[in-house]
Amino acid sequence: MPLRRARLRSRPAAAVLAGGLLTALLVPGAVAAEPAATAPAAVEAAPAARVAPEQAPDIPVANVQAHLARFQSIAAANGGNRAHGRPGYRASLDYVRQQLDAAGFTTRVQQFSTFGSIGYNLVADWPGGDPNQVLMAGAHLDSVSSGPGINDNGTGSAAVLETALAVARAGFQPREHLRFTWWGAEELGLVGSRYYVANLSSADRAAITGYLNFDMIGSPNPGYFVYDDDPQIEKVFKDFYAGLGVPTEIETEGDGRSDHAAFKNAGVPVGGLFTGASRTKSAAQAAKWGGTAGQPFDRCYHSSCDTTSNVNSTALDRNSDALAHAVWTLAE
Ligand code: DTR
Ligand code: CA
Ligand code: ZN
Ligand code: ZN
Repeated sequence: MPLRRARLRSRPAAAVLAGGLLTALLVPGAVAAEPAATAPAAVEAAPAARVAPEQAPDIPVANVQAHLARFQSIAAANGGNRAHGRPGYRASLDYVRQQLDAAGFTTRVQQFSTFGSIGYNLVADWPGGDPNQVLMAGAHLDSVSSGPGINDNGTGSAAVLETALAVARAGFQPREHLRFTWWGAEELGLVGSRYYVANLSSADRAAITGYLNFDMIGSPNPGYFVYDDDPQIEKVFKDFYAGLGVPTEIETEGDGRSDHAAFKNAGVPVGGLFTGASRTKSAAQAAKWGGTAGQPFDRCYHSSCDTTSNVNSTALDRNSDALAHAVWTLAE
């Protein structure tokens, strides 16, 4: 379901053969030359109907939690945090990149400088898809300096990573090109994502059909908030949660407060999910979502107690599955 009106494509058809996903590009008209006279006339291969898995796979929350445990260990081995300019950030990026390289992604690290230190964005492209229609999903990978930043934003980083790995496991080959990103220095003012957008060529910027942002998606006293920036993206997430029978609310705490802001300001359709930060859960919200009224959604927001114990596994699981659903749905 492309986010914008589908352009007329003259792309070669891709075929999915039974017994798995074996993608062979059949280029109409490109038939091996046959010797004249004796051989039957060459028959142009009819483009096979392109098939992609209809449903996103379930994202195993245990896998997402394993990434969180690695982020926790990395922070413990590097001064207790994963902040911009500190060794724990680069170690976190190296971990994510290693997973993606092993799974067949094309990865690159984009450097920038801010607050006197070098910062890094990680950009991972899944080979295939229309380079002129790029669906992006991202999360900031940095923590604040006061702690390991597991909910904020290990949860978003881990869920985006595990969804990317699920794409590789499935051999998913959607119409659109898939790009997954992890941003540096979000906590210092959305620096990495702003740098990325500012340095896009106009063609590369125009190719982005949507950017999905995941920043705090496992809060311990969770709410289920959906960004309301782009109606089509919003509907994909709301329909997913309706299917679970989980009510959602529009995210109102963060307009401009996370990495989707730079994309939105550049005219890219954006969306995302959020489980809440320092605001207090109301009685009405507790009645529909469970948890504790009168307490913050995340009492460890930007604190040293934002550890692997500061994550609600149900919220993390649901949001990871919602992320995958949105990627599978919007990329087609
Ligand atoms: N800026 C995020 C936390 C945050 C606060 N409100 C929202 C709304 C939507 C996404 C994220 C947030 C941070 O501290 O990283
Ligand atoms: Ca799941
Ligand atoms: Zn955050
Ligand atoms: Zn934060």
